[in-house]
Amino acid sequence: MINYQEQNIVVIGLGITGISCVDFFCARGARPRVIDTNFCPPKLNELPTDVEYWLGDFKEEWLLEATLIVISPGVALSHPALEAAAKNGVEIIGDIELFLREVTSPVIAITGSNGKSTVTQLVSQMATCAGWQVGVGGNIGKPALLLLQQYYQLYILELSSFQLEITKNLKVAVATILNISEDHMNRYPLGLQQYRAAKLKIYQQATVYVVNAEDPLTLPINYTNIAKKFLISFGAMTGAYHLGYNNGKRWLMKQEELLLNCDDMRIVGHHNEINALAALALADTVAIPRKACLIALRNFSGLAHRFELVLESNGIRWINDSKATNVGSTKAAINALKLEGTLHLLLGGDGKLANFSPLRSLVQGSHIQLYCFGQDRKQLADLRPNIATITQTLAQAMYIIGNKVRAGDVVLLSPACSSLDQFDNFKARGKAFRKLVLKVSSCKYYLPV
Ligand code: UMA
Ligand code: ADP
Repeated sequence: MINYQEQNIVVIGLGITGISCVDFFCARGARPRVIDTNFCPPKLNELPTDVEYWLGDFKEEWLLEATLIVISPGVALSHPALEAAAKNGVEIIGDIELFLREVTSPVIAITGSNGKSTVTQLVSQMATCAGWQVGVGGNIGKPALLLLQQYYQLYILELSSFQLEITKNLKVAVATILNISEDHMNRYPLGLQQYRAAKLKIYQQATVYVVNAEDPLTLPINYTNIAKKFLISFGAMTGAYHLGYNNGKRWLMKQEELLLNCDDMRIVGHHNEINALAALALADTVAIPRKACLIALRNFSGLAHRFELVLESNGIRWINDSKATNVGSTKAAINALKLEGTLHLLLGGDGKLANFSPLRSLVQGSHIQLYCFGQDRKQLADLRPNIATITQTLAQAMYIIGNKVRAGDVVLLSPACSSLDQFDNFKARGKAFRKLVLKVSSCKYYLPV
């Protein structure tokens, strides 16, 4: 256990990460100071009374006096106050660094633009099915430091690019980048390569790399120098773990070995078949018994707010994909749909400076109606100028849909944007959608096609 008592520590951000860092230091006899630029941070009432705090801005004199600054992932490292502290030689890290300095059991580290939580949960269920004690945390919603409160034989960490930026020690058993497509451009002014560079940090000290054979951006820079046994690949057509056909059925395969008929899984969509391959590749590297992996794959029905069927009634399907917070995830949702009637697609929120044009070709045609709401509704409506319905809120769009929808149609919330302009988070947006589905779908009788 590292001794932090002699350090002058500042924790920045008082959300779930910040409070987990404060508790971590207090449990080790150190007293950090806390800064939050918001006047009423979410975890202020959980702060121990003997911890000094400052609200409203970065208190620069504290930063310059510090020997260690621990920032939350939502705090941009590029803030001038932090750049000045870094220039002054102050160490700036995040909670994942604190965590990885302490753990002794193997760690699986998972990043990517989409599918992180799904793959993290799948591998966790595989290990649990095998009777393993497994700790799961990180960007999935449980701060990693909370996992130190008990012993686990395996840790599975979902890591965001923000967390990777502020982690130095990444000694993990296996690391994967599932895929890379544009996201968080408001935090990466230099574009996709800057975002990718943050993601690539995950491989820095990993023993085994699991890469997407069909997404070259997921390959480590020096991949030609990596011994084959340490570089494992997955992908639809290529890769050690891939999809194949047997008797007209699609299967998950490892090399020539048939592992599982895709029809035996409850999760749907091509993207989830790829997620299943990635999960199997990760599970094999830490030797989770295959039988347990296949049971987990058969039983897993997907996470809430990810392409989740909320209601199927009167021939209409209402799907909550609130976690689709970027263009890549919305593309996956549209491609996963089996459609008989019209698709009523709800797009909206804060696009984080994304380029929405890759969606354009997917949302054309008389069988698709677009409804655009929230902060970036006008840019989204430009995908079908003069045709898209523009509303201020999700609720307004839902009432309009309620009057138009017919048997055979699908109503899909897959917004391609973050929710933070109008909701606390993607879960709150998904819950609002669920409530609206119940209201809107019960207030009229639907006409058959
Ligand atoms: N804050 C400041 N100054 C700033 C920015 C933020 O003081 O410049 C303060 C806020 O006022 C707030 C606190 O920091 O009080 C919030 O910190 P945070 O935004 O890092 O959020 P946490 O509650 O600690 O949650 C974070 C992750 N949030 C982000 O990366 C934005 C959670 O991922 C993660 O689950 C959690 O740590 C546990 O690891 C959420 C997320 O949206 C789900 N992640 C992004 C994504 O998945 O796309 C990356
Ligand atoms: P993340 O943790 O990376 O945000 P999730 O598993 O929570 O990933 O899924 C987020 C969104 O991305 C959901 O809309 C989901 O349907 C979609 N998604 C999941 N896996 C993939 C994938 N491999 N490629 C593209 N989209 C995906």
